[in-house]
Amino acid sequence: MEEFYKVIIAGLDNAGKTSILTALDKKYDFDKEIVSLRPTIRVEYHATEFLRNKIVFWDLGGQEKYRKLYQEKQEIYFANTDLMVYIIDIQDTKRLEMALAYLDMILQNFRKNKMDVPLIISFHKYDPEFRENEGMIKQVEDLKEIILKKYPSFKILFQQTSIFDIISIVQLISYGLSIFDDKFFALSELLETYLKEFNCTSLIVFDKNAIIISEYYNEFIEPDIYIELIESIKNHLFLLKRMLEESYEADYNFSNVGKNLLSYLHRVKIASISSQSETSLFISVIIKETLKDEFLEKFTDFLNEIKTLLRPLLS
Ligand SMILES: Nc1nc2c(ncn2[C@@H]2O[C@H](COP(=O)(O)OP(=O)(O)OP(=O)(O)O)[C@@H](O)[C@H]2O)c(=O)[nH]1
Ligand SMILES: [Mg+2]
Repeated sequence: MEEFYKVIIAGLDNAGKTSILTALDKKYDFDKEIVSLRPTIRVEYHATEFLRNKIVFWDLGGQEKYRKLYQEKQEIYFANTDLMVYIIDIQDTKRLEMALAYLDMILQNFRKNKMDVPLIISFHKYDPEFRENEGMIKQVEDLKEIILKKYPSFKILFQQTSIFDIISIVQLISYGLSIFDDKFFALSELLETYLKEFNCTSLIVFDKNAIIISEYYNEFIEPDIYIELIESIKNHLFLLKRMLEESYEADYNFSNVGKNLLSYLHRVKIASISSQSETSLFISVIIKETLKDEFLEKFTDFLNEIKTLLRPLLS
């Protein structure tokens, strides 16, 4: 079942494409600033793996000369695209029109070649300080409306990202990659069921590269718990890397976070049906401390269901 996928990351120069891919790589080192990047020369390739599938990201340098080149040699750059992630720098208000024009050039190409490429459009540099900014919120809504109206036949998912919010970057790539298999829908339903069963705040399944395979959150998270939640998910990203190291003995870790919350990370090893190999996945749970015992009683059932569901994907 091993396959190769081509994911194009496009957008104007300085939009933040290379930063996004770099942030994804360095997600464990939150304290480190993204090193100052140089503009991408033509295309940089960046390979990763997602549930046994090889993914190659084509980071298309966005300077004008390269945009022209892609337009002239469309068959080289856009052929066989499985997914396109289009990055719009939401702070670069003067060039929004230009960003839409470049998007149009690429979508016309997909159309002309009858390519049914799913799109993720991210409004990037949506830094934490803009979250409540009315003008910014309106601008994003307007852009979504324009794009949806103009391209009714494309499957488009919108995201808001910032390199100062690492979870938003992890989510951007995760949503993109989950379109490659319908099993993700069943998994999402399973998480919803168990989120209620455990009565927990969040339930997330990560792969070994910390790409989210599926996630579910309680709808009634209070704002101050939300901050604790995001912090503990960040800790889980760090911890799962350590759990992959040979020196780390245990397959699970409990830690207390503020507001009487417990943060739990559990490593699951799933053996494949056909070969000898096994794949590690990680389950992250944030739950009230008082519910711990009850949760642990039900957790084994959950693990078994996850294994049954995902084993075919990993074989
Ligand atoms: N404020 C803010 N700045 C960002 C963010 N992401 C990237 N940047 C900055 O934007 C600048 C350009 O980032 P790059 O990742 O090099 O842009 P690019 O899209 O790869 O540009 P080209 O390679 O020329 O196409 C850098 O100075 C980054 O630090 C973000 O989320 N917020
Ligand atoms: Mg770049």
